[in-house]
Amino acid sequence: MSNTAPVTVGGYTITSAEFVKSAVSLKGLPEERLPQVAFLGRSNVGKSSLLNTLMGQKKLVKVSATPGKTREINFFKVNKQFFLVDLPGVGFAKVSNSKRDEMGDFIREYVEKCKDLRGLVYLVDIRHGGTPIDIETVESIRATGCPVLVVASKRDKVNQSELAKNLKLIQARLGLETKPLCVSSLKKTGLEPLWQEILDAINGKELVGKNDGTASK
Ligand SMILES: Nc1nc2c(ncn2[C@@H]2O[C@H](COP(=O)(O)OP(=O)(O)OP(=O)(O)O)[C@@H](O)[C@H]2O)c(=O)[nH]1
Ligand SMILES: [Mg+2]
Repeated sequence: MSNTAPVTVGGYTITSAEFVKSAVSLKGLPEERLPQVAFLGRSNVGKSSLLNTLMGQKKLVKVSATPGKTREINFFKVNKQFFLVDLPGVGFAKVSNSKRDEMGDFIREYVEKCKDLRGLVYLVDIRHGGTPIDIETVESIRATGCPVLVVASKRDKVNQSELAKNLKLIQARLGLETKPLCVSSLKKTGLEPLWQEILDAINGKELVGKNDGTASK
């Protein structure tokens, strides 16, 4: 599956976007060595929708209103140059504890061991302003040394004053140096600065993580 006509999203032109494979263990990672940027966040936060929107796709990545839709690590190759990676949702309460831990371990293993991973985009629902699960997960990613860029999702769900309040909350709770970017996959807003960050990370500039506040702690 890939798009046929070039499409420009957030100033970046996508000429091809293909689903490459799903992995349920590290053995399943793509053999092709290309840089990767992965998307993480709580279940239902909008990771898969954002990937579709960024790649100018409608159905390439499976989306569902039921939390826990994405259970495996899915790899999408963009412009034959890099992978965008859709990770399972964290803190998905409706699976058994052992299953949830397993998913947690798999994500941690991937983050620690995948040499091609240049950074993680961690999505936080703008309405929730950063939950304890978000704080815990971002801290454990930082502990692995992987650069993480926190981005607020579902911008269209809040008004201007909620937006301002919750961006500040996310910044404070997740210890960011600057307010997070905020995107809406539905309205296709906020995509340009996000593509910039992703491309910088892909190009080895290690700019994903520039709003990471670990240095100021
Ligand atoms: N209003 C609005 N809804 C959104 C947006 N992004 C995603 N959604 C909706 O949120 C729900 C979950 O979206 P997904 O993209 O499947 O979320 P996910 O983070 O991949 O979820 P899991 O795979 O379960 O971890 C779906 O009903 C989407 O249509 C957005 O920007 N605005
Ligand atoms: Mg998903």
